Amino acid sequence: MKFIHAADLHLDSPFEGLQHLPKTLWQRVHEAPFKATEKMVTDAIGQQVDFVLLVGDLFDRETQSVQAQVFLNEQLQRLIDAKIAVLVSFGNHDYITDDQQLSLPEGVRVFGSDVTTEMLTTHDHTRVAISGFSYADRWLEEDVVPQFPSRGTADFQIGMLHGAVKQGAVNHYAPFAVSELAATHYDYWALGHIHKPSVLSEQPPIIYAGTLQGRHKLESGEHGYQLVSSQGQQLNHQFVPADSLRWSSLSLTVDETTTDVKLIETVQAALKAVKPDVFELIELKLTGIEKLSASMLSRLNDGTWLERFDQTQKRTYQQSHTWVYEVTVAPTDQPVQYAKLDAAFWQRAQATVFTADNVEMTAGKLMQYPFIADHLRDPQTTARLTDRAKNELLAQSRLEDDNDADHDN
Ligand SMILES: [Mn+2]
Repeated sequence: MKFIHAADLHLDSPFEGLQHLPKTLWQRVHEAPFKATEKMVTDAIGQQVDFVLLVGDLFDRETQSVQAQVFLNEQLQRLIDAKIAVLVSFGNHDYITDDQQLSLPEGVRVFGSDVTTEMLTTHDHTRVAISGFSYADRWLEEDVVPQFPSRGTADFQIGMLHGAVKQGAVNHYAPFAVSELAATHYDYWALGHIHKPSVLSEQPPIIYAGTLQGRHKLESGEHGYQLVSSQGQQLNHQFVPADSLRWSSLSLTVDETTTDVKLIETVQAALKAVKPDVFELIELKLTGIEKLSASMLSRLNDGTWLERFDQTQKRTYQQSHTWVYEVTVAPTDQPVQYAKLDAAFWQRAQATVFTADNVEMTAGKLMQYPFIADHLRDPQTTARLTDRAKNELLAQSRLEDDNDADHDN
């Protein structure tokens, strides 16, 4: 028996904030989730798997474009034509609504909002029971695991679950405990929802396939699916990349001698050395910024330098297979002298202003939208806000220093 476990295709992802990319590159980015899906299907046919499990968030939103629907139908039809069974559950992004019935090719088995079990017999006469459910809403706060049936008499029993490990008091996505899944004695738990591929347990395998295609810098590294095959009663799993572009970062140190042109040359040389096998979208991280001139620092902060660099990389990205989409200037760990700002005051302000509670209060009613709430509650969001404020303050105080110096002259 052989099968593919994939999840979080997120077809139709908007890729906001990347619209300034050259047109051909933007198209490549926008098409990446589609390409990854197509590759997974081609692999499934090539590998002659018995079935494919798609564990939620096939689409990025609960309403899909016609293009995305047609595409998914075509791909699933390729599987059906190749006599590969397809089992689909919908997640928190593409939950099933009453007024909108998505039509999938005949033969695709779709789980409803209650946990049910599908039986199938593979080409080598292995009997497999697969249990799962779909979200009926964007949030599912209850633990659904107790609804999964006890392990039956099939040769293998597999659970499909789009959810997150229970953490703290508030859990919106079918919260579960790993021990709870292990206690079901299922042979494999195919998880969806967390976009980073991760193995929560080897015995039994409890695995997040991760998103098929990383879509922003928090989804860096390789992305793909799990290819699982049986060896007796043992299930062996293997991660297979399916992504056509990857998010990564490049760290460089700058100093007082750094100029626009010099930095362009340094970055180009560093990119030449990268030689990626898959196209990389790169965040340039600069350290040592406290040594930069005020004007250089403000050109980095306001995007002027990157605009200039874009002119260079427009000519080279097709060969280098890289594109720098963002520059972040990492604030120094050393306390910086802000001429007009008391250091102790800044430290205190930083600790009291940039808290999760303040961010939440400022967002107010917007917090009812899960994608906003998830983003703002992410500790990395607060950390980025703080860094941004530090950089702006540093640039500001440098400019004021320069102005004062001009007056003194
Ligand atoms: Mn997802």
